[in-house]
Order: sequence, then structure tokens, then C-alpha cells
Amino acid sequence: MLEVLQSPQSILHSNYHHVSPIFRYTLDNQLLTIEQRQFYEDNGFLVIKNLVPHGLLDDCHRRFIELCEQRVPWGGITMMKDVQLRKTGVTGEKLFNKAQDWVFDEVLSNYIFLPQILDYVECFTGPNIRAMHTMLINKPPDPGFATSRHPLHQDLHYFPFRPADRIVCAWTAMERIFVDNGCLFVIPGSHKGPLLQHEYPNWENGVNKMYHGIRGCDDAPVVNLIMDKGDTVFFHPLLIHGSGMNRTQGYRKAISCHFSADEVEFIDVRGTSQESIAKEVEEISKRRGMALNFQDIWRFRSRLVRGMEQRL
Ligand SMILES: O=C(O)CCC(=O)C(=O)O
Repeated sequence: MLEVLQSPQSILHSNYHHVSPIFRYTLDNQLLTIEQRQFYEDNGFLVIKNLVPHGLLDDCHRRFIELCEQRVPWGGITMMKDVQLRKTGVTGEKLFNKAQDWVFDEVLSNYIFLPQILDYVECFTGPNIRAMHTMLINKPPDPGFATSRHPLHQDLHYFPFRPADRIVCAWTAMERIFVDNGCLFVIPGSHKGPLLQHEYPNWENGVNKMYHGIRGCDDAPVVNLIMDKGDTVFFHPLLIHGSGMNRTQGYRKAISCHFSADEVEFIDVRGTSQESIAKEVEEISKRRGMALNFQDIWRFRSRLVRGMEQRL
């Protein structure tokens, strides 16, 4: 009998609809135009205008404020503080710059189940979709130390699952986001390169927790993504991106989720450039009383959101 050996990657591909030989980063689908598909293949991102209903974003905004003011229990949600603002005694929305890991929150999770989002996600992941990493980012007016910046980085640095091409981030503007309030910026085409070495930037006034960056990348030419409320950018986890300082007095909000194919494989990152982030994440988990390894931490914070309903 002939035994055909397949790599995990080829198994992943063959489980899906046909992957055209000319397209690597997108799967055959009925939604993307050829031009949109080619744009993502070439650039590693795609902006869809006015995709998310404003009512849903307003509900998420209100929920974030409730979480900041501790009017609802945090449960498994992580609320993160700006490195400088935490020293000032401010509270509520003024203190927290991020809510993370809310896949089971009854309000915020409406974002990860939104058909308008999942229909696009499916073009990159295939039909069985898992929400892996959820964030509501509340970029504060910069406290004068440029700590509201997010250094250039690749999200795959944080993830112990593969293949990268079956992971996509959806990032939605919850209000108009422009250069002055710290829009997202990207290096088009950088998703075609390898995963690079990341570390904490050497900023004199401190860096927010987990804001690792790519060394020597600060002066790279970037494209600013100016977006209106509800606009959504889908991008590849190797795309180099970051966001600027918030020079306005408003709290700039965006909501995002990294989705992956349910079939992704978890990998051991020991001995790779991801080892330091794995240790940092495992350390935090241990301090919270859950001594889990990096892969299991990611397994537990994820949720199946489309396909294979019987497993929900
Ligand atoms: O919303 C932002 O400012 C960028 C967020 C980002 O790139 C991240 O958290 O990985």
C-alpha cells in the first residue's frame, strides 16, 4: 500500500476548499473580489469600509467603561494599565489601556460572532474558526512620555500555533482613527518575510507590558491606516505594524480579534525567538495561580466561533 506523508501544513490546506496555486494567503471564496484577494496577497492587509454596525461598537464601548469602573465582574478578562498613567492615581477609563481575553463576555463576544466579520475571516482561515486573541484597545491621550505608542511588531511573535497563513486579525475602529489619535500603521508586504526577533524597546520613559517591538525598525517607511467608525482591517500575523502616539484629548478605541483555523497545530517555542515571550506569559499565569504552559494558556483563552457546532 502506498503511504502518502503530508506535513501538518498540507493537511491543513487539503481539509479546506481548493487553494489556488497562485494564491497563498487567501482561500477560494465567494466574497472577496479578485482585486481584494490580490491586494491581501501582495500587501498582507485589507480594509473593509463600514463593516461593523455602530450599535454593536457602542455596546462594546459601554461594556468597556463598566469593566473599567468594576461595575461588572472581570472574570477571565485581563485589564491592562498604561505604564505612566498607573503612577498618577487616575481611575476607570483613564487608567486602563486594554481589555484582553473576553471571548466569554456576554457583550464584547458579540464582536467575535458577528457574521459580517466571520464571513471575511473564513476567506483566510477556512470554515472552522476559532477566536484566539481578543482585545479592546483604549489608547489614552499621551501622558507626555510617548508611552501611548505601540512599537512595530508582528503578532505571530505572541502565538504558539501554526500555520501563520491560516491566522488573521480583524481590527475595527470604534470611532474615527487618524494620525493624531494614533492610527494603526503597517509595512505593506512584510507578511512575506520571516518572524523577526522581538524585545522590549529601549524607551527612556518605559514601555507598556507585552509591547515588544522589532529592533532597528523604528525608521521603516510605513503606511498609515486612517479609518472611520466600523471600518475593519484584516491582516496577516506576520505583517509588521504598530500605532502612533495619541496627541488628542480623547481615548482612542479599537476592538480586535485574531482568528485562526480550528485545525491549527500548537507548537513548542522553546529554543526559538519566541521563548522569552512564552516565559513572560507563563510567569504571569503562574502568579495568577494557573501554572500552565504557553500552548495551554492559548488553548484555554480561545473559543470556537464558527463551524463544527457540535463541539461548542
Ligand atoms: O490598536 C493599536 O494601537 C495597535 C494594537 C496592536 O497592534 C496590538 O495590540 O498588537
